[in-house]
Amino acid sequence: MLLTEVTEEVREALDARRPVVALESTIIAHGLPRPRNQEVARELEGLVRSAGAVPATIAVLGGRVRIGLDQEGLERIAGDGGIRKLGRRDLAPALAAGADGATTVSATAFLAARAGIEVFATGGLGGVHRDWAHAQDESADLRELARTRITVVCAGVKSVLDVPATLQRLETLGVGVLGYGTDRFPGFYLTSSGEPVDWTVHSPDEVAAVVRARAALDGPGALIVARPVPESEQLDPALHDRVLGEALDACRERGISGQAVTPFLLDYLTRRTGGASLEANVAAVRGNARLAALIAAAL
Ligand code: PSU
Ligand code: MN
Repeated sequence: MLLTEVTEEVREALDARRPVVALESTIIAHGLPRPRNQEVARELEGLVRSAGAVPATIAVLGGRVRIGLDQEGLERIAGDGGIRKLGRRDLAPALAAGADGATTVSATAFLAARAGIEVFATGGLGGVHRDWAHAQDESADLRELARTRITVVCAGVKSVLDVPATLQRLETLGVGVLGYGTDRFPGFYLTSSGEPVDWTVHSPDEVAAVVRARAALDGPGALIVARPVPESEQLDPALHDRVLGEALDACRERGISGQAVTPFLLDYLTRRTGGASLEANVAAVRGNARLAALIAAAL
């Protein structure tokens, strides 16, 4: 597509069938506080490289899809507080307007798959929110993953969500879920959400075998590799539960809705846990980026 720019490094790696890992930009622009976000963005790219793959951070800059960002691109995503959050449905208007925007899981998965990238790493997926019965707030991530063929490495879904309902929706949508080294679905900031997962794998090669079997079946949809943050790096569960309760109350009281909900809750947790939730989030994404690179190499 005319409106897509793939960096030379990513293009060459894809052409030569060398491992490439897509990284999203909303986590950088809206999920992590400035200026730490820029440091983390660079660090994630470095982790992917040292695990033997080429990182492709995805965003929209100046109305063009960018697959792989240079230093200036990363700074634009990380530095501008006003940058827009783009789900897949927002891509066309953003391109037409010549806008800058950070891509969520739904937009990143869509763009990565179009570019021929098979593996994608993030922190926690979006999902069904806790007051779903009232607000009908369900992240567009889920439906996009139901139709996009990509392997997503994450620490489960964000714990601010209704995790059992989100797992149920993933089942309904036919999205595969593998627990990486665990039979419990991870809890994003927490090692475990307490919910079971049906399938457990223990190595990048085992994930690659599932990916190949899925390709042979030629069915639609993503494969989620849910890797728990190690217990030594998780947020204290009691602190998590207490502050999350306050965050959900604050969100309701202030009438926050739509795209603003997730960034509000993550930011609230970061501030009220004295940065501990941020460290758990960063630890999760680091591990996911590394694992994604190993899976891409195994493929
Ligand atoms: N993972 C993180 N932090 C984040 C996100 C993921 O560790 O901020 C972002 C992803 O871009 C995901 C989005 O798609 O949060 C979900 O937003 P919403 O609930 O509005 O769909
Ligand atoms: Mn939402």
